[in-house]
Amino acid sequence: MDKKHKTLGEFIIENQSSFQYSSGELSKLINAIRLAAKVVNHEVNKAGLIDILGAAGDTNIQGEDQQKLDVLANEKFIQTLKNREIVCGIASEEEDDFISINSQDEQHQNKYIVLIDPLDGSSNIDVNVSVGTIFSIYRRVTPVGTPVTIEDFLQPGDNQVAAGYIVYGTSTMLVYTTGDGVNGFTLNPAIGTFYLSHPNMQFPETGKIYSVNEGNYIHFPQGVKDYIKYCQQEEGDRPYTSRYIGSLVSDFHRNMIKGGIYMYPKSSKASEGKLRLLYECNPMAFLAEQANGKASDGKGRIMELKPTELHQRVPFFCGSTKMVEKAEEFIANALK
Ligand code: AHM
Ligand code: MG
Repeated sequence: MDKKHKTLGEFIIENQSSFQYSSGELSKLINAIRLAAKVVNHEVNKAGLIDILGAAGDTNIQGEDQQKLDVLANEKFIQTLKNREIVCGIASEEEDDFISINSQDEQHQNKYIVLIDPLDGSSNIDVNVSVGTIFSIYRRVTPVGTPVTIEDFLQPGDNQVAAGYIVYGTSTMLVYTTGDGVNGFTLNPAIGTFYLSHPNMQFPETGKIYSVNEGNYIHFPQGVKDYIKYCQQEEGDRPYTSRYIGSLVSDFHRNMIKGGIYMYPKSSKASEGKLRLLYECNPMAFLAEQANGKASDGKGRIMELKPTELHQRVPFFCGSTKMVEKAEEFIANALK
């Protein structure tokens, strides 16, 4: 078959055999995420019709309550994964606690857990700017067949089996890794099929884009301020271009294609920054490293951090290797 026209479904089946001892469970799980992504994509695309279809809190024509899109996305992903009996536990940025999925059926004693940010970039939802879904998959560490515990979720990012995102942008794309590079699939909305459009995605080693909320500049640590000034200096290939969408998925996606760095540092207002280690930073870090990039908390690798709580926040610097290393260098120098 012509590689250009390979569908995500075909790609998943072809790659299943490359996992040693694969039972097909992971393939089924990625298929379930693919399905939920299409459902959420449909809802996201309707968001502009909110005045016609009814705003959150209203009752629609069928007498159903309208929901906020992020709540809806959360429900769709959880429902899909639950219905297909494909995971033993789910943790979501939208839920206070993790969800344990117990199956009586021995055939459905699954070994994978999923962590998900169902709709990231929430401030962009109502203004027709790209948002995304981020997911992260681990093998449970407690015995199969018993209820999952917090231990299963508090694993370092290095233990991830797969991770990815869906970007609901000018087109909808699903980008994921199972530890063997990063591949991107674009949805053809007319027929509801994802096609392999971006095989083997790679961050350029360096780039000319920096993405950070500069409104917080005054509150940033000195090292980060110094790095931002470095990005703005006239020298060599600098000044760099500033691009900040405020949707991590979209900023990451652009930087991976064009070369750049995304930063959400800690600040005097938020001592650990804003982004969540488990739902946002670890999956993006896995993707970045698989695409030849880097992800750091300013001092070291994100994926080596041992999580202590589900909703833990962490400073985040991610993108082209040389740019992340430069930011780390400025941060280290400011602490001397
Ligand atoms: P969210 O999970 O509430 O949507 O927050 C995460 C988002 C990221 O996608 C984005 O990069 C960042 O928050 C923007 O935050 P800020 O508005 O503080 O710059
Ligand atoms: Mg989020």
